[in-house]
Amino acid sequence: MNLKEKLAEQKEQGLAEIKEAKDLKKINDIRVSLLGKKGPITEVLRGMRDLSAEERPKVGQFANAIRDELTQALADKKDEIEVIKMAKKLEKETIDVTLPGVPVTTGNTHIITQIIDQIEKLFLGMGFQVVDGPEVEEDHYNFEMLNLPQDHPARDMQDTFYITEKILMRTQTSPVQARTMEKHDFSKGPLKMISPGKVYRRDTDDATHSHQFHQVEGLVIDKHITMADLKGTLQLIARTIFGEDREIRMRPSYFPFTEPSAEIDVSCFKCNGKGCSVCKYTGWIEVLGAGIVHPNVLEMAGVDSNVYGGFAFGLGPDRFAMLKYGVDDIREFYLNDVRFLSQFSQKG
Ligand code: 2U9
Repeated sequence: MNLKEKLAEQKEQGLAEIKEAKDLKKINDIRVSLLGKKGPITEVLRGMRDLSAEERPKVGQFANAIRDELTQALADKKDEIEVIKMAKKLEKETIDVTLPGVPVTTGNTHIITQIIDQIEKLFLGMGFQVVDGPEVEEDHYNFEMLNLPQDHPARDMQDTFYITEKILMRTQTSPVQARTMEKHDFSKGPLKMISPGKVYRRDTDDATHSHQFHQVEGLVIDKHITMADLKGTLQLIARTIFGEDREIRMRPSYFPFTEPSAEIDVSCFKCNGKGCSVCKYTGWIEVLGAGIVHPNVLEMAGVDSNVYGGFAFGLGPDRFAMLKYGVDDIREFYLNDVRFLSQFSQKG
């Protein structure tokens, strides 16, 4: 077989292999084996040394033409495979725009935060300030300034986590009010504030007790404040959280920081006051404590109790949430179980 015949045979074999190729790897393998340094075409071209000067250019031309033809065939096949590959990919990736989207999970605000947010919104709308304060507090602000001196029996009502003899975890958010009242410049106008936040008590946790829970306390100090101002404010809270139709009633009570003091019941939102298991068949549910600020508390903060008076109230957002949503164990709020917490999603 002369060189030309050898080349022609390589070409036919190469073209047949290219035709059968199914993927890009195979194409590359064929290219390397046919046209590479160790391939038959290169080998044939190397053998041209032994040809006569007359034959050499003819065989050379022939060999080049075959190399070009094979190169072109490889390129064509490569394009063909790529087109098929793309067509298959497109077929698989067809987008059905009518399919429902994938929902984005966004989580929701904690239910206690939702209750606090609602109360804050109500009071901000009435020109109150929302004030934060330290959770690790001085005995002075947590107790003394609130008319609870050392060894006062009412301190027993609030079992306390002490850090040192004079530093403690606040048992109420009242120290924030005491601090704010002490700093307030009454020549610039009345003090109207609420203080929401975490409080701590040395309780054994059970269904109705948690060593850490929440409070929102409110305080208004001005001239000519009466129980009527207090009652109107409390009624707004009750209606904001428990519904427009709610009524409230006040019963005499005792707190060291207020005199007179009252416990406030809201008409049962479940049975509308007729009597049911939620209100223990009384028609009323206890939700708030409040009163007229004790003169001692005003004086200790440097406020003249002959000129100024005020009202204060306290509520527990945890208790509000338990009542409103029928949660029978306060610990649910603090276990961070998303199955529980996501039930209070506002997304509806
Ligand atoms: C200052 C003066 C008076 C805050 C008040 C209550 C009544 C009250 C409890 C309700 C349920 C706390 O969440 S609870 O456990 N609170 O009943 N709190 S009056 O009185 C103040 C506060 C600050 C300077």
